[in-house]
Amino acid sequence: MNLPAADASRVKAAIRDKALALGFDAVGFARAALADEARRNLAGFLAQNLHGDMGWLAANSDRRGDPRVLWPEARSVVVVAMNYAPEGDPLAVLDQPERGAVSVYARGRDYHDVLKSRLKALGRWLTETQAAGVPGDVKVFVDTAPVMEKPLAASAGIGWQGKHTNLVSRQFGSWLFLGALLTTLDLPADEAHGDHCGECRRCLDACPTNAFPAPYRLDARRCISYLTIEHKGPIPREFRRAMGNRIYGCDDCLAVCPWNKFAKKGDAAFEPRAALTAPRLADLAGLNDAEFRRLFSGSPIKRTGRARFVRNVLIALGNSGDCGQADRAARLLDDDAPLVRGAAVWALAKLAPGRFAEARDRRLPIEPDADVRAEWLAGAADV
Ligand code: B12
Ligand code: SF4
Ligand code: SF4
Repeated sequence: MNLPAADASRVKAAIRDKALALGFDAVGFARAALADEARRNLAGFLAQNLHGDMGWLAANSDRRGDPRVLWPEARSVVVVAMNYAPEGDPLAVLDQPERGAVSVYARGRDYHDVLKSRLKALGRWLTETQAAGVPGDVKVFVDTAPVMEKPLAASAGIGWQGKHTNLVSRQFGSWLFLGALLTTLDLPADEAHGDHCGECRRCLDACPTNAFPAPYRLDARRCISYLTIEHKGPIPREFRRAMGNRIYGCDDCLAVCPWNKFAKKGDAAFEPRAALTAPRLADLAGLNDAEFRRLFSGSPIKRTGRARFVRNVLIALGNSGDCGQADRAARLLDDDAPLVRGAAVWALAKLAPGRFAEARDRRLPIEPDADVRAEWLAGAADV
């Protein structure tokens, strides 16, 4: 929908003001199109299978690679960002092996809910404003829709995709959530942001699992965030020790970025829950399904479900070196979920090799699941 230039600038300024008033920390405008480079990189990423078993990323790749395939009438994208910078060192919990490290983004309210409700309010306001004279239509997207938010945010001038592949801002460092609102309005795009990584490579060197085959490229299959959140099967052995006590997501590459020094504490909507800043592994391992759902209601963690989450907790327990936790692991050898049983076998093998051998002789012959049997046969071996 074409607007006269003066009107377009006025509408753009009004949208920006409204977005900031609704609590977004940064706002930018881009064409509803991705640069060929982003589309090519997505195709390369998928062709090399770097997405692992995130089939949904490949399934919508034509729409993901081009917002106008997603919505042909779209002309502009309003990209919004919210600051979730933590107070204090988010990696300090990594030195407490009896506790679980939950990544900063998952310590408070689910960001999808927060961004989506604010974006919807922006969309509603725009629709009402349109009814009062500005024509056009809007659609709102946060994360789950097939939209490449990072390259769009970079073209909208909010920041640049750093060598860790996330969007970095000079003002907020690496701690930004992104969302997008597509509109049929033709609004002037902001200037794309340049790259300010320079010679730095701190994020690449900080990664515990060497998940970056090259700067600006991520092999998701090696990333602890993928392994603990998206991956549905047993955690591959080669990454278990490197996971340490990270039980949901990972912040290592984000936290070491020097641009974080300019970030002020994030929005109050993301205030961490006390129970999730450094929870005791022993408590988390004991959660049943109902307790899991209660504890993580309103948190992004609930989406992985109890089995995947307790799997992660058991890997962290195995890494804790605390033999006193062997009972906790042994109790989960009879869990209904094979994913949990398998991780319990590994944790027991790590914490109490004698008990492991004894339990194996009794349980291996009656174990129905092939993956769990493989755990009994491999014991504590790392690869
Ligand atoms: C899939 C996904 C993941 C996957 C894959 C991550 C990834 N880097 O792609 C996994 C599960 C690993 C993941 C992890 C995390 N995620 Co995530 N994730 C997404 C999601 C849904 C899609 C991203 C995507 O399209 N990936 C596909 C690849 C191809 O895209 P890309 O990274 O942009 O790839 C570029 C480069 O790799 C480069 N490239 C590729 N090949 C080549 C080759 C050459 C030669 C070169 C130079 C470049 C190059 O070009 C690509 C395109 O621009 C977005 C939400 C969304 N809808 O956009 C959130 C999103 C990216 N995630 C987010 C967050 C917060 C995280 C975590 C920090 C969470 C955590 N603490 O655990 C980690 C960070 C891990 C990391 N270092 O990336 C935020 C990032 C916000 C920001 N500031 O950028 C997003 C935007 C969600 C949101 N709405 O805020 N995530
Ligand atoms: S999130 Fe962690 S595992 Fe994933 S790339 Fe960053 S440092 Fe590596
Ligand atoms: S740590 Fe360094 S290389 Fe990595 S994103 Fe930040 S500035 Fe770029």
